Amino acid sequence: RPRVLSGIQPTADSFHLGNYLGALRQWVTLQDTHDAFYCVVDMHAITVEHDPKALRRRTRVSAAQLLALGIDPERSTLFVQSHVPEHAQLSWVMECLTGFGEASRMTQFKDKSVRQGADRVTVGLFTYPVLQAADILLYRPRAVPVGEDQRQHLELTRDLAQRFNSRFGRTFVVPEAHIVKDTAKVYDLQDPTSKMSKSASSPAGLIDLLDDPKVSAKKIRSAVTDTGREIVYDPENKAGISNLLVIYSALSGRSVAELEREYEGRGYGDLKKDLAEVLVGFVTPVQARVREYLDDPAELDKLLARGAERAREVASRTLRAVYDRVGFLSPA
Ligand code: AQP
Repeated sequence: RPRVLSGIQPTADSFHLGNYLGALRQWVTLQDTHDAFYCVVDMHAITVEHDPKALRRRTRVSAAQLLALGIDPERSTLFVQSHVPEHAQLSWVMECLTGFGEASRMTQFKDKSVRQGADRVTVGLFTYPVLQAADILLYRPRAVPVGEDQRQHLELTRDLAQRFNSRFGRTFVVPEAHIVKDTAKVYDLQDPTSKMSKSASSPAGLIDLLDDPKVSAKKIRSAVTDTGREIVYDPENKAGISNLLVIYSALSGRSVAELEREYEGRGYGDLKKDLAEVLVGFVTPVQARVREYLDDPAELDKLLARGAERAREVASRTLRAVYDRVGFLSPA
């Protein structure tokens, strides 16, 4: 079975609909055909100021959400990044292969550092994509399921893998980004030209999976749309409606064309009301399962420890090969 790997940050008390449709939904389906490794990347979460207690809580909530969304810990290796020290160890080697200028061109760092102000930005945020490259390369995956916003980081990962291979001998698999076109970028409900994101300016544009379903339904009903009347997919002229159609299609399993036909001649209000119902139907059982997992944190921790053990078997083998190739003496 070809391997896949991906990670998600425990930086909020809930994943949002962009995380789910852009990435996590693919994580779940890829389990059927791939040897999957999925991790909660807590080391990435400390690249910005954080509260230790919140991080601990959010790491468990993240794992619980992944399980509730359908990640099967028997078929997939589900683990927490900091439980596998090889991530930090490989990251150092990768940092020494990364050009300073190359890292400076990462747009996510540029955007985030503008938002935070130069004095508060950490070196960890700067080297974030290099740690991400290490996260991936350790497991030699063929593909990495992510949203569109991660494309540039994936390119860096590929460049670093190729560079290492050509300098020190073939060690890494050069991974492909697995980006599903339709849902590669889910947009903010209030500003449908910007990506839905936890750091969005208004919470009204963001659907959190664990939010009160009534609140989420209301956000859908208040989503910004244009002044026209037609329900058609036209991202350039009708960004709001197109975003709602994409979300509706992904959550219902019906094609956008089918939805366009169904809503022909009907109003935006009808579409929003129905989508709100579909959303509530989706999140309600997910929330119940999350609660079950969180009710037994000892069991959850045990499951994550088992995942880390499996991940380490693979990661330590890769790291050993890397250390050997770069010329580190193995301990006698
Ligand atoms: N709006 C989105 N559409 C599609 N995919 C998205 N992803 C995030 N937002 C969207 C994908 O979710 C996965 C996990 O991303 P992450 O761990 O980087 O999560 P995040 O960065 O905390 O999420 P945000 O909201 O995007 O954070 P900020 O506001 O900090 O930038 C990734 O595969 C990502 O592509």
